[in-house]
Amino acid sequence: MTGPLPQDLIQRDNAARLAALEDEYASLGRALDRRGRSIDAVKDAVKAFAVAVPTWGLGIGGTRFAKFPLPGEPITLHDKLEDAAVVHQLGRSTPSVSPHFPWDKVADPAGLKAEAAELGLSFDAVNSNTFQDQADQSWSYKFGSLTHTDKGVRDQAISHNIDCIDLGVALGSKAITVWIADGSNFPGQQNQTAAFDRYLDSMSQIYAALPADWRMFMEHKLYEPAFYSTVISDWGTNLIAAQQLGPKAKCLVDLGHHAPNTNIEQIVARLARFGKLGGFHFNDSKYGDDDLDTGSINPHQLFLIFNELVEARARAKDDFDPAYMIDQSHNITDPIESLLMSAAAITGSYSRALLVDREALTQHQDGNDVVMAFSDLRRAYETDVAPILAMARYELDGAIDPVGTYRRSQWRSRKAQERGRASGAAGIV
Ligand code: LRH
Ligand code: MN
Repeated sequence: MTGPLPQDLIQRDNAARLAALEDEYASLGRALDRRGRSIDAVKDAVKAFAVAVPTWGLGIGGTRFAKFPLPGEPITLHDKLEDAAVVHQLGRSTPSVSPHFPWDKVADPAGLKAEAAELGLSFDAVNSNTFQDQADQSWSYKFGSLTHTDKGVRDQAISHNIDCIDLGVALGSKAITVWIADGSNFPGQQNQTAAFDRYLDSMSQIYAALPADWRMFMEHKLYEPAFYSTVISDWGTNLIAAQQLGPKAKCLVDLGHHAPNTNIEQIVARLARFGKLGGFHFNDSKYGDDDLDTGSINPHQLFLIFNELVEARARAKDDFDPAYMIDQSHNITDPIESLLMSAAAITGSYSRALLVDREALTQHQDGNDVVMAFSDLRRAYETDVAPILAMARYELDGAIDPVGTYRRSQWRSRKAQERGRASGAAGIV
């Protein structure tokens, strides 16, 4: 295993923790055996699981109020790839990076692909950006992009998305994620139906430019930056659009893009049932699109989402392969530590979902034995799967204690000597 950190540091740290891990793993294994669950089967599933990290999540994020730079945070895309490689070297579940254009635009995408491969990384879905005006842009996106009333603006946005696809092809990506901020702040400002029809027309032109083996993920969002109506505001609108556009068009579920207390696991079940679940942007939130660390506020919801994913995979006739990506804004923590914890929260939820006794659950559901059906889920949720996650990392030459080993590497303080200082300008990146 190569990576930016000295591998012997990880090995030394692991050596001091291995005996305890083996004891905890064996004891959990015996307990799961008694429940008819195979700990090794879950460990192998975790070892095969991968979630992508966002380039924009490797730097410090901010809000409209302020951003507080972290000495040693990545400045260039190359710094970000290096830090992403540290996350994967320690956690062993984030082998790919999701880029955002034009934030990550480079003159030599083939060179970037090779550089990433050197670091043990590949590129996941590319993200287009028609929610900000670039200096060299002819038309402003102030009143929208793919749904703008002016064809010139729509064409500009369509060609930007097609440029992103071309860049993605050069990077080895297999999908584009399209999130647009289009919407309105005043009742009457926008014709709701005409705006959606313009969206379908613009997206059909982007769809036509997709390579045969690509997918297009459309990301719905309830509000922000539009505060009265958003053109692609919810899963229903998104599903209709995906069904209208064709088999390559799928819906992407960003956990923070729903009203508080929305039953997101039910949305996941619906989209999966009709073959339109394209993937996820994992994060957590209490109020709005807070982009907090995955599983930090509502870990039970994350478990229930993976419970539906395991169910959907068992039910799926053809390939069920949602794209898993993290989309967070790290405003006050070291992004590497947050990404390591978030990856563990995600693989942890997946592990617990795999521990559900589905036979018993189906029997209790069919028999309307409410308490036992609820207990079948709760028992899995309350299982401490930390030994499974640590053993999976250990067997993949990762760290048994990733955040601890990261801190002992002094990576951030060393990078603070090498890297310049990031700007403190407010905003998400
Ligand atoms: C919009 C969003 C989208 C990205 C952006 C960085 O809120 O979730 O996925 O383009 O964040
Ligand atoms: Mn998102």
